[in-house]
Amino acid sequence: MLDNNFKKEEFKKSVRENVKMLYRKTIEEASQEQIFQAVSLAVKDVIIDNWLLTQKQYEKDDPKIVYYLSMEFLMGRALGNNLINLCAYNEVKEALEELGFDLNVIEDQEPDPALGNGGLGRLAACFLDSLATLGYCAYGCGIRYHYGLFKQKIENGFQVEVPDNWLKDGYPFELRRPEYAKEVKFGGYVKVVYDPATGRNNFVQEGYQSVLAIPYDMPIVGYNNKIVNTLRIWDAQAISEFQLDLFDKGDYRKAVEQENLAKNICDVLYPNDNHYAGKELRLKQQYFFISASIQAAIEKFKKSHSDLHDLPKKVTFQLNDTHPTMTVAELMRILLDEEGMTWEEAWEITTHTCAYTNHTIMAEALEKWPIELFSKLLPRIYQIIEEINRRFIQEINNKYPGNQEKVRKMAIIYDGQVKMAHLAIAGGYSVNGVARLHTEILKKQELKDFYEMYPDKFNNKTNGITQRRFLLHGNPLLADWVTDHIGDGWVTDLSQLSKLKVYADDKRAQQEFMNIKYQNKVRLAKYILEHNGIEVDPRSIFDVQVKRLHEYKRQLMNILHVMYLYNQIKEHPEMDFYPRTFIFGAKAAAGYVRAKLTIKLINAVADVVNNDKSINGKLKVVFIENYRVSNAEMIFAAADVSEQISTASKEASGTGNMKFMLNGAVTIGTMDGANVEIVEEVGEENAFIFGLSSDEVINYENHGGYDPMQYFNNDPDIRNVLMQLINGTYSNGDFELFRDIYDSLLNTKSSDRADTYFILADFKAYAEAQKRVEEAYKDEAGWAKKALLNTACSGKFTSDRTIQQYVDEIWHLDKVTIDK
Ligand code: CRA
Repeated sequence: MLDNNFKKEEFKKSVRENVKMLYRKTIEEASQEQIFQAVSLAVKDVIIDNWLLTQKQYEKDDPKIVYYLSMEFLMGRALGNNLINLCAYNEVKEALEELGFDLNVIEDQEPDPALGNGGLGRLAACFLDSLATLGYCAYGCGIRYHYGLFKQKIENGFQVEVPDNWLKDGYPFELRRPEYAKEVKFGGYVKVVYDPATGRNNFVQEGYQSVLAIPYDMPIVGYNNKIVNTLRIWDAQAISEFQLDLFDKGDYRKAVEQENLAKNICDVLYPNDNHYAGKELRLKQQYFFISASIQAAIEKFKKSHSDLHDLPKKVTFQLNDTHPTMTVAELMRILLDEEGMTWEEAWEITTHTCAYTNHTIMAEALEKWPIELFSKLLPRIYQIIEEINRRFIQEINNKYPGNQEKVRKMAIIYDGQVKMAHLAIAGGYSVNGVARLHTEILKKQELKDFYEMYPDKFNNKTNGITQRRFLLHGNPLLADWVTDHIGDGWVTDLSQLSKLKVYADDKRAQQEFMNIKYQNKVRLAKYILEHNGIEVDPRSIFDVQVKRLHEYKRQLMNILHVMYLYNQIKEHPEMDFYPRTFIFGAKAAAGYVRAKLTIKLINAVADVVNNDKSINGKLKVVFIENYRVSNAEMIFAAADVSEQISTASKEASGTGNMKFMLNGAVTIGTMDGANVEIVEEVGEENAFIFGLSSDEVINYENHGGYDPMQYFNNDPDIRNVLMQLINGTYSNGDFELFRDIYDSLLNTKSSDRADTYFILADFKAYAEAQKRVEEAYKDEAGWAKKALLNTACSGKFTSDRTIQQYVDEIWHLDKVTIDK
């Protein structure tokens, strides 16, 4: 019996009480949503006891703290996950059954807190889970967006964005903490005041507008260890509500302005993945949550420590990409202006407290703020960055005397722009990439000059995922099977999955493994029938690509290949063809026109293929609407084939690839991101690798690209498929609908380079790899072995391993256990 605070009868009583108190209803009268709220409150009650215990322990032990600063936390639903980590899932399931409810249905009432776009935000969520489970003192710091990532509806094949009002019924797992509110200042000007007492100039921001940052805390429950950490997300509130005296002084205009400023800061998450939009409101969001978080962290530090020079021994600020890079300047501001330190002292502390993770080499994702915008909104912060830049350029000049080229490439402020990545590298003690290949590309290409200057700052931390959510919760059948075979140690030590390798050739194990996969496919088929009205055969190969829609991820190559297969089947009806279901799920950023058109193309192909009786259901195409964390868990569990087909060098790591692998899907992919390490773990014979290497791609790019026309001219299969984009085959005779996609592949005029992502160059290699997939799948035992080995070899990709590496090599945190 696992150690938890759940007593079934007490729990049932508490649910009844909660329904009564919240809704003045009996259990029988309550709706499922109301039961969800009541159950969540009962669970929260247990969590809060542990939350208090954890806080006490931290006060006693005074461990080093990591603040994981991130614009995004893609948490997904909390109820099921909390029950899993409290080891109370089965008890609560039974308790609810006795009350006449199905826990799965109750879980489905919870809105997915979608405060993130994709991989970067979900990584942050997995990291928080691992930090709590491993017993490290960590705070997530972010923004309480009132609207998370939009919900996706598909209408007539097109994506339509619907606002995600996740707070509308109240979110039971958050706790408002107004007593810890912080003031954040925008605009105005900086006044220099000479202080004769110290002989120093003091810098005072005046004429500014203020916003009050109110923290909301969410519990992060560690697995079976009583530790509960905190995700603190900040909401904005007008300060005038607190300081009514402003009105008395007649400063009505300022009060109204502050009111307006506060109103929209936390309205909505920007829906771009891997893309920088340069909006003023986004800059406001960044400074808002950073200023509040850093102020709170310093205040907390000072409560139990007397000397701020010790900050680096007790605190690390980890910057999740450049979005929180304001941290460097804000910390400097506090140390200089509020603590009265010298520049040298403040810089010494800052550069030993901040650390930066780079998540992409995509040029369009690099944050570069125009200095007019920046200096107007954040005058003091801008001033500090100017001084950081002045000294940094001096350092470059000392190291490379007379080398203007170096200054041009590395300066923090250049060409009228503030370059956030340069600030993050200069202002921190660690720079890490998120997969081995990605880190190598940073060192050799993107950040070459910085690597040359600070080789010791650079390190790799290959991403990981939490098995608690993506196997234990998402795939209970497989989780039980694994536990039956090797015990349950894998839940907190995923490397133990390697013990499954001895079953790779065991007929019975293979059959059980594939039978579980089949049942998960049946579960997904049911979901697809309910949501898409499409009937799919769970015996067909489930070939899945779910991730954000982006050209570099090449969903287009996948659907072009489906078009190619369809042509083959039509031309050779007698051909031996193993039935296949191609499943897509992807949100496109609201303003990303070509990505949205690709969604339309996928749905258009689905319409034609799924309704063609002549192919006897050999091919099905499904676009799953509103792909998100909750349906992802079910989709990974049901996949046979994992599509990881990005243009080599472009996907920094990928994390979906790891979730598929853990669930026994076999990868078809390029040697990109973490795929490289996946193949290293599972063996090339248990994956289907194809296409250009990252070196080849980079080499083409450095020499002006390549010529896709040659493929069009020389390969009739490719030509056929491309012509179908503009001859109405998938658009009821409309030649223009998909012309932009056609042009993007062939016409240099429509984009700076035709086929920027090498789709035609890799197409045939991809088709050939897909052929190998089909052949391999026909061999039942052979496939079962591959699938089983993927699970067995996925141990490396737990976020527990990633976090332990961050702890050992960057953060140096102390492990905490709750005294019994
Ligand atoms: N879009 C990368 O593209 C990576 C995640 C998490 C991304 C993924 O390959 O797995 O980060 N980059 O490290 C990003 O957001 C701003 O850059 C992503 O999610």
